Amino acid sequence: MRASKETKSRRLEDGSPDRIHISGAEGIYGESEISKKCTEYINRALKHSRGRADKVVLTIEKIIERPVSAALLPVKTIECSSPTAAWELITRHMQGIGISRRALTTALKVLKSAKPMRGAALISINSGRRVEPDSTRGVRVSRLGIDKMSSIRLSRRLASHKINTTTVKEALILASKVASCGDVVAEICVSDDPDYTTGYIASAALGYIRIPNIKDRRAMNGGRVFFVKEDASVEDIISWLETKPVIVESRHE
Ligand code: WAQ
Ligand code: MG
Repeated sequence: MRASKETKSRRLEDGSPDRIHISGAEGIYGESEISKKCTEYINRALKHSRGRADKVVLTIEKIIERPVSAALLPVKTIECSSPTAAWELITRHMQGIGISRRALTTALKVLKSAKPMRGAALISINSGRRVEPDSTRGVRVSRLGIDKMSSIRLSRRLASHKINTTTVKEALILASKVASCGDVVAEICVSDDPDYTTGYIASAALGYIRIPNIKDRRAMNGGRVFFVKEDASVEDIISWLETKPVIVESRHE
């Protein structure tokens, strides 16, 4: 699902009105779940805290390739009281797994931008260069899901910490797919919803680390960055993230 809204204030080079991204969502579901999911996605688009969408695009595709499985990342939350403290904490963790200062500077620019992208930026871990072909759209992770038993177990585990929400579940599934891509070293995520101020960092090495107060309430910025190995094939990374069907499963219990 992809929802957007025309803006009055900005125009594109050809004079047509610009559109702002309101909301997006994707998943792998059984045929019997399709209509329920579509209703859920449409409601999300029309009742969004970023504004009411005036265009909603739904795409439904049959998945032919057999999905591969990936491990659900372990979840933890670190106490954090402000965006400044959040960035210090992020810097420390990211530098610990080989992300350069230049790459972090590029990331901060993306995550602070007042016009969030629909997808994620790909940033080379050493040079800090943006390597995705379309830096306005970014790379959109798609074709991802969770198996039924893992989903039930996960809901139970999240509920015991009072965080069993669609937002947390979807983010964790996405981060787990991203971490399963061998050439992505780590991810930083800041929600673009003005009332959702908890973000996360994630990697195969660190797991999924939730960070409260990563941004100020009412702020419209947000985004995702994926740090990629310097010499990796960008084309292969994008193909994995956008088109490889991946089902995550919990292997801890
Ligand atoms: N692929 C790539 N980038 C995406 C995708 C996707 N499928 N979906 C969203 N993004 C990017 C896009 O730039 C958005 O502006 C940005 O991420 C934020 O998306 O455990 O709600 O859907 O409590 O607003 C984190 C949960 C929630 C933390 C993140 O992100 C927790 C969230 P949003
Ligand atoms: Mg959002």
